[in-house]
Amino acid sequence: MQQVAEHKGCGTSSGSGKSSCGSSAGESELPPEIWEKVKNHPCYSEEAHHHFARMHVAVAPACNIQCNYCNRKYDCANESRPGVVSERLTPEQAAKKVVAVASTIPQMTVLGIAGPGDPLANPAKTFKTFELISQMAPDIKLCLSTNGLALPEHIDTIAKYNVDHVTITINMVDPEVGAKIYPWIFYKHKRIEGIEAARILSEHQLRGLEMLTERGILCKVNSVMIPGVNDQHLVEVNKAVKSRGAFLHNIMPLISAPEHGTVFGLTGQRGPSAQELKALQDSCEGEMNMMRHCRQCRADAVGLLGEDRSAEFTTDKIMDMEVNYDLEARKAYQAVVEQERQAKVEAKNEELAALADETSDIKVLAAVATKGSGLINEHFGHAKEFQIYELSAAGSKFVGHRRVDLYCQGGFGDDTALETVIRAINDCHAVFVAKIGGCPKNDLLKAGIEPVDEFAHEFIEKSAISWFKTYLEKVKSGEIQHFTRGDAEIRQGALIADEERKVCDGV
Ligand code: CLF
Ligand code: SF4
Repeated sequence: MQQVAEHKGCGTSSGSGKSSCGSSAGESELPPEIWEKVKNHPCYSEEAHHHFARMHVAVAPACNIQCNYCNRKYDCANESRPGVVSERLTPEQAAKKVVAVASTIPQMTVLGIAGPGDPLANPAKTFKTFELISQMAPDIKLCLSTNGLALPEHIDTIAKYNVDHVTITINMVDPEVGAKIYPWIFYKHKRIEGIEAARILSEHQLRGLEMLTERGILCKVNSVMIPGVNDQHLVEVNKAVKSRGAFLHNIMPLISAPEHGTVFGLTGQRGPSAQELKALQDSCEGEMNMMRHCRQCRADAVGLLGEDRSAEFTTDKIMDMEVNYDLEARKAYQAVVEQERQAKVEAKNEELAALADETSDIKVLAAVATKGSGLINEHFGHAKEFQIYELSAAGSKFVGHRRVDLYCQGGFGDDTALETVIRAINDCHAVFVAKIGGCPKNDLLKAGIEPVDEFAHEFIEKSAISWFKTYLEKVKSGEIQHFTRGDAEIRQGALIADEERKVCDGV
């Protein structure tokens, strides 16, 4: 197992009251200045994450606190998967990488610094990187993710470099809860432990959030859900960050396994189930919407949120690349994406109109195999994750995603993988795919999950609403009986780039 650098992370706030960007708010539901900031940001807009990509550069190795879910020898557990090797970059290497990726992936619109330590514990490297990128690729949005300890002292610099999006990881507002998550912080040249450490950290996080929102910088708050430690308490955290202007709240499941070597991993602290996570997200959803599409990505992730193309852009490869940064070509590509997005919204609204008189209170979950663009365009056997939509008389709503093992092993299906897929989507009534073979189809049906391939390569939400309409009609006619399904498992960790990494990380 190779060892890596330290941390990573992300968060934000705005102060504009209701903010649906983490769910599905569109242009008509947000103030124009907010829409401009979120429309191409895959983390701040659920809708954008089907079309636009982000990348991280790992320029910030040091951290100023210790979290019980993090092992400094590996990538950060907040935003990246523990146990996966990262390359540390200099600001100059990072800038070259950003330009190389942006030239290859025109839908890459956001550059985030999220570790592998804390960006603000490495301010010189972090801000030098932002400075270089804003000169070389001025159309790319800059994003920062921090634990918040050093945030108040860097607000002016964040504003100076036009960092529009800041994420703060806030897991508690009660220092007694915090002492169970953070054994120590390093502050004013001293190591401080216990409740006092958590008190200082919380005070800095909340003050930093207020200072950012006062400046109009969009803020997201990330929280790690740790059952039995802060799960109930996160409702209080939600209220505290909402009242301070946070734009979006992202409650993520704890990543914890003994092989990661973290305190929580070694003490057997479990993460939440899929339904525990959804129930907490639902209970917090109100004036401030919840982010449900986070992939807890690595500190060097590249690509759409549901993929990782970082292996294409290692330092060796990018240093050899001939890079031609064509701003006009990027704009043209993004204009086409915008047209596709509009077509998708129109199709959804059309289908939604057919549910206008529907009064049923039935809600079901459906899993979708997709490669992006808001389409059902992935084969069942090739899916590395399924997106989860909740269907009701109100329409379709994205509520999460589930990582799975690949079923198709090049010519044959892996039965063990199929079992993990079924456990991962066990709370769903249907799974929408572009194509599926006879064997998995039968096993899904036996498990009570309907495989649906009649909407191959069509828009996800329009198709899901159409299927749901038929489902309700069948229930009303007595052809089928509606029932509630069970819970599902969350598979730990973020997507990884290739098989080689699977071996390296040893998990
Ligand atoms: Fe990166 Fe974070 Fe910016 Fe996004 S990630 S710094 S806001 S550009 Fe996004 Fe990754 Fe989730 Fe973070 S999916 S872990 S929320
Ligand atoms: Fe690890 Fe926590 Fe530091 Fe992130 S903030 S690098 S999770 S110790």
